[in-house]
Amino acid sequence: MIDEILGRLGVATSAYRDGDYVITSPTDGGELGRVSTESAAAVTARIDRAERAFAAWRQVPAPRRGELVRLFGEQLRWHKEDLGALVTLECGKILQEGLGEVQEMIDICDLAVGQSRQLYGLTIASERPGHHMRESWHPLGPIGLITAFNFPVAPWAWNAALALVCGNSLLWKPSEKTPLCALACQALLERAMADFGDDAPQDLSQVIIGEREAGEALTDDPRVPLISATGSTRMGREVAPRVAARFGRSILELGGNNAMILAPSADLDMAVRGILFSAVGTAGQRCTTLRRLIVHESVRDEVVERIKKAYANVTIGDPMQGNLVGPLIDAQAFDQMQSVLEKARQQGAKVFGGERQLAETYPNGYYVSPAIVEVAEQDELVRHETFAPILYVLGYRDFDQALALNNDVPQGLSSCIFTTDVREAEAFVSDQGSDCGIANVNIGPSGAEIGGAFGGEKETGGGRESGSDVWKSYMRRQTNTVNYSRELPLAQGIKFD
Ligand code: UN1
Repeated sequence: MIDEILGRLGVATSAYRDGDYVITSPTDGGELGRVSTESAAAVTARIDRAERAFAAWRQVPAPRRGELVRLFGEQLRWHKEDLGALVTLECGKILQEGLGEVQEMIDICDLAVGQSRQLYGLTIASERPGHHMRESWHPLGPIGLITAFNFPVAPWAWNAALALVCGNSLLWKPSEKTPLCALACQALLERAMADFGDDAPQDLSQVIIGEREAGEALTDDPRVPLISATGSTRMGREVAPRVAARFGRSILELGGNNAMILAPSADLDMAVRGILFSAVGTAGQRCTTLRRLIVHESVRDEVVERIKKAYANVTIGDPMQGNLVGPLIDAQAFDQMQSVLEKARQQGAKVFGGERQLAETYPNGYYVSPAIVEVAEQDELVRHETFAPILYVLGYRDFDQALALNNDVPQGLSSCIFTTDVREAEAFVSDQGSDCGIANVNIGPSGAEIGGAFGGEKETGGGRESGSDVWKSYMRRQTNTVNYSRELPLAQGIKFD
């Protein structure tokens, strides 16, 4: 099946058969392909080519650059089924979510096409007669993109679509676990470039498949002015200082430890549905996954019972076959989950679920039932992000206590409240409310649309991707003061003669 899919997506067989780095399917541990990994020297040579491509691409007018992204969006529409299936095969999320990820790519392409005609700056009043000031936005350079296994295509597209219309070239280092998705996106973009015509320079977009050495060659090169990286906080701690050491810019989208405050006035039917999708979807492997339920003591027992019932009906299995939960990415993810659950038990928490499933059918696929862990307090275990379907449940008595719990973790990506009390809802999204980059009301913490800026505070890294005015991150701002008079007055009234 993988050969037909990759064939239709335009990936050459040699690109995924002839290498020595084995890509396995999380579904059953079977081999999906073998790719070649690159050395640091190969990455440096790619950066040379990306610089040349940038020099040509920045001269193409922005609305015309938008046309390339429009054509890429067309390719994605035509190949949504195949690319969605490839996402499912390679990272194990269920097909509905694989398709959703491709839809997220299409959506950002649409946004970027419109943006390509709106890359405008300001005109600013000058204090000097016969002068005007303005702000211009110029292309930045080759952009380095590092992405994670759990969203192998959409976060690349959020960055790539905007970076392209802003006049930049691209260097993409995907997760070592999901390079086939990257090869497929690259092949579709190359088709769009062929349809676009001669003014799309060669090497406008390149994929770097490699391990640590390749990543370091990308992050350390001063010719790459911006590194946008999605992944764990641990990865961010390594990447951010390297980029900062050469005064490069970074956009970091790192770990989340997302909470829901469930107030006594909430519509519980809606809340339970919200919990189910956000805690269990993508087998708990979204950066926006619901990890902490902060529930009012008056409804706590009822809610926990209802979640347990909902969990009991969740179908777990082959992500291509209409189940709700697919496998974890690999054995290591499974081991981490088990060791966290074991620690929780030792600390006296009540653990429900979390066992391995389907081990006989898939000895090399790591399926688990989602876990609910009732804890007495928000200790170190709860404050840590475990990339697996573990939902911690904490009780609260008053709203301020719930809000304090929401904020008292090192991460600051997403958060939400379920309430019908307008005061609580508004307080939650106010300056004294949630400290996260995303704060929702009566919606779970995951599944954001592309129109808003996506990202978070504290150990989440502070970066923003996707909609709103994020396009500015892929451009350099220039302030221009132009004197059209015959005098040369100085600012601040300084006399210098
Ligand atoms: C991620 O898990 O890295 O809001 C991204 C969401 C998705 C993006 C998740 N739109 O859950």
